[in-house]
Amino acid sequence: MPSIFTPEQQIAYERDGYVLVRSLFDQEEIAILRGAIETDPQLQASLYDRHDASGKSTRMATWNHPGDSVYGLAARSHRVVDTMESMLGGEVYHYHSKLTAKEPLEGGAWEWHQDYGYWYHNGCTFPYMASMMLALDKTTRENGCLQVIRGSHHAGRVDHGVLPGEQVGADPRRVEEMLKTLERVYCEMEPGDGLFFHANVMHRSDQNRSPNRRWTVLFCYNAARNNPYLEHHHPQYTPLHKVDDNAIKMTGVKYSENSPDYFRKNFSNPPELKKTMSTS
Ligand SMILES: O=C(O)CCC(=O)C(=O)O
Repeated sequence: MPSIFTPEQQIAYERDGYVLVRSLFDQEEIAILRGAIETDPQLQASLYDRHDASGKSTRMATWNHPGDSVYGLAARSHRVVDTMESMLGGEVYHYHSKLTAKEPLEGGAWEWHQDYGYWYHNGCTFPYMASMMLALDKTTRENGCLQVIRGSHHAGRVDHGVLPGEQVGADPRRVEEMLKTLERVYCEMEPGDGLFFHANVMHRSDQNRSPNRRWTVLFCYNAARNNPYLEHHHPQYTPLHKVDDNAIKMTGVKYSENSPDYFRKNFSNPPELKKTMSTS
């Protein structure tokens, strides 16, 4: 199947590094996904906290292989995978997925970073990698929607290291320069909207200072021809079996496989990412 991007969106992707697709998943599908994520006992038991500089946290769950859960089916759906294949110029595989859950008045901030700022250190030679953020709740400036720097992927990979507050993020000097000429865009989304973005797009998000929950899931992909030369906490090339776009509705609420290895909690950053980044 072809990419779901229109020709204009394809041009926008190359120019801006991201495309926001409205109603990528409909409300019935979002209700199924949300229902499964809220009640999946294994997922709930695997949640961990990612703290920001002021101690607020995003609740997260991360899984490497999509499997047959409804979240796996969403990540394997033609509308997502075929679009990724057109963005990345060939076959892709599932690199991992994650829930990033910002609870009302509690959810933490994310500092500016590029995903390839981390993934480069996993032995991925080329930035033939991208993600799709799917909104499970309405995301707004007040509850910490994703912010992107439009066109920042053209800068290539920027060095990443430990920032004040312990989060690993991009060299702040580079980000400052980018923001002098490029636009910061607040990607406000309705439940079901999907944001496709290149792994070198600089992005961040604010704390959730509102009484409204902000849950999103991110599906991340790597090109099959970019198989990491290092073994690390995300998979080497593993064939991805695509499913029809109606698979979520046909399946209904279906949890993750009952395997102790399904969710990941332990990520060991390579030494390069443990260095403190100078902020002067
Ligand atoms: O959920 C968010 O606000 C940011 C997540 C993110 O940037 C990431 O997982 O790389």
